Amino acid sequence: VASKILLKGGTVVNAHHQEVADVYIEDGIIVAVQSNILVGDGVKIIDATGKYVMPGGIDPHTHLAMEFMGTETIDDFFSGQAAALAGGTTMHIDFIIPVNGSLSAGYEAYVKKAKKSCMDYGFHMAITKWDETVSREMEIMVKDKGINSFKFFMAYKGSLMISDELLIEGFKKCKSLGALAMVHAENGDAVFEGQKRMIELGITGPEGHALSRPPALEGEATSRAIRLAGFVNSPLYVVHVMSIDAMEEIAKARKSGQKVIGEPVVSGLVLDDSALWDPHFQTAAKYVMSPPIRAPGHGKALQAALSTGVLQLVGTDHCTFNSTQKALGIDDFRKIPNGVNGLEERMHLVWDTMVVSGQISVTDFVRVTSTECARIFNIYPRKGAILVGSDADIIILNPNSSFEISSKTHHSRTDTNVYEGRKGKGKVEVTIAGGKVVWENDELKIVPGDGKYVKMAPFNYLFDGIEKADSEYLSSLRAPVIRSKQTS
Ligand code: DUC
Ligand code: ZN
Ligand code: ZN
Ligand code: ZN
Repeated sequence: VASKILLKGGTVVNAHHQEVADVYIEDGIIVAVQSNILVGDGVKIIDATGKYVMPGGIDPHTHLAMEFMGTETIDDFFSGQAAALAGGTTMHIDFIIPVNGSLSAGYEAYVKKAKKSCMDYGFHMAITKWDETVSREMEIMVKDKGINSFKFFMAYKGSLMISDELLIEGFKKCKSLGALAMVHAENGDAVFEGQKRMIELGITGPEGHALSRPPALEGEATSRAIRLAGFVNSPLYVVHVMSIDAMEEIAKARKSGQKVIGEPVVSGLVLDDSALWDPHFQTAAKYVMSPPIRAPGHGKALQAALSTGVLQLVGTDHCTFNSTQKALGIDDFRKIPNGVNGLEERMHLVWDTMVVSGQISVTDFVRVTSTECARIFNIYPRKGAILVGSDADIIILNPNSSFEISSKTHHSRTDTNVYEGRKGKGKVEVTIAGGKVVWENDELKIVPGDGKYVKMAPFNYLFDGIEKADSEYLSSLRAPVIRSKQTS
């Protein structure tokens, strides 16, 4: 494997700038970006003329080897990452699920799961209950373990969901640590009621999943999370924004100056819910994820929000189950494991849907698939940029070639693909991860253990000005009234 690589003559794209240049890589690091770089022997030269040379994708939202809904996702850190690399994504951030509420046990479990990694990865951590121990452990995660983001579930009543009181506690704790609070925003109590209602009505199939948790419940929880984060002046990251309802809450908050980040996922951008009404259970069940994929119209609106900056970066929520696992819910949609694929498809689908259609520029593509994620989670410019000194995580995309998606050729272990049969323009022809060519000529060359854990430090740009805002708030409080003990 060549440790010296020269990418010749491509259009090098960063989030704010593009120009024709060569890129020279040595030992996993970008050491030069300029025109006409001359090299000696022993350098692998790749001609990128007429193609885009861009930072590898960073997926802010994945679930690999996750135990969930009575089973475990079929993609682990190796197969999920193989899929990612074949599709031009060179880093992902996965959600650690605590073990019996213990953050450190969860962390240790995920360190083991991630040992077979063939590309770089980072961790967020889910908070599924709240007490003094959890609060103390959060500190350890931030200070020693390289985790700077925590996700709270407002849904999954009875298992992962936490109350508003604890949500506020969690937001405050995150803020005090310089960590970013994230939410899965759906009203879990209302979802629970909606599910019961569907079963009572005799709607037990996958369509019941969509009907039981409509956009209003996502909008309500998104609004609530935003207002509670505002109440304690904490930045907030809303994962998988799936509906107009949720998006509009984010738009409103951002307009008022609140630090809210909205993450659409590929499935929400490009799919609609019609397949959930397919008469074949499997055809419908493969689309079951939460929040649900919405009715036609929501996706287009989310695309527009991404193009205008109301939403900032695209994830996948890659969380795959095969047909046998999906069949756990054959008699009751509540038991269908929630999740869809996307790690391998994200870059191509965002390119085709957003860039080829003219909704965003090529530089914006880099921003929403890579750079913004790196900035938010504080790993820029090591990641998310083609700059001297950055990690050599790079893709070459040929805008004149095309892609076609199928479970027959994809690298995920799932036997289905929610994007089956989709074709589009633009193809990731080369992926370089950690300075090695891992995808070329439609072939993967990956080694378990090559992937590195990327520690993420607290206090990103979202925290700028927070202390000042807090002190202004305190000084704005009207003086308390001094009352005498008299009662009349
Ligand atoms: N939604 C999913 O579809 N899968 C994993 C967890 C989640 O919130
Ligand atoms: Zn320049
Ligand atoms: Zn979620
Ligand atoms: Zn998720």
